[in-house]
Amino acid sequence: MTTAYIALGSNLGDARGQVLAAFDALDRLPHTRLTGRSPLYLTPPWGVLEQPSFINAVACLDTTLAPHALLDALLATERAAGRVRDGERWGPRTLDLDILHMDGTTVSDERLALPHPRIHERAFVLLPLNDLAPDLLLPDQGRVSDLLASLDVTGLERLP
Ligand code: PH2
Ligand code: MG
Ligand code: MG
Repeated sequence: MTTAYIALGSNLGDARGQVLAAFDALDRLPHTRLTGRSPLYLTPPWGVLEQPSFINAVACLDTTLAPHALLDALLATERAAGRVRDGERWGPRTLDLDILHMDGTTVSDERLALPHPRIHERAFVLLPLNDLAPDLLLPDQGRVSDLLASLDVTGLERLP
């Protein structure tokens, strides 16, 4: 059994509804159980600035799926939520599900990089991840709470 942290994001359509539905979809994945859900955050767009604000959250899973099988299941969940990939990097999306970290697993190939290499620069990931796992140590990046402390979180709003 592996503990996996998944970043959820949406900024098209009913973004909040998409993220809430995605938590349930994650709990229904084969060989997988949802064990934690962070609060939802309203976050300003990062990377490509000319797009709507995002709803972001993080989920914690127990899973026996291997990393690439989990990736395939997440991509299928994105498609089921109406995601169309038009090739625009960092553009708007109905649902984005990114694997952040799986217990001690390192992967680096053309489909997947684990741990996710850009967690340390993204407050929209670190803020909800810190709610679930402040002491998680990300190899080559650092401890979640320390990484968050070094970022500017103005403009990110925790939703009730
Ligand atoms: N995802 C991106 C690009 N920019 N900005 C915010 N605030 N939240 C996201 O989830 C996000 C983003 C690409 O995955
Ligand atoms: Mg993403
Ligand atoms: Mg993605």
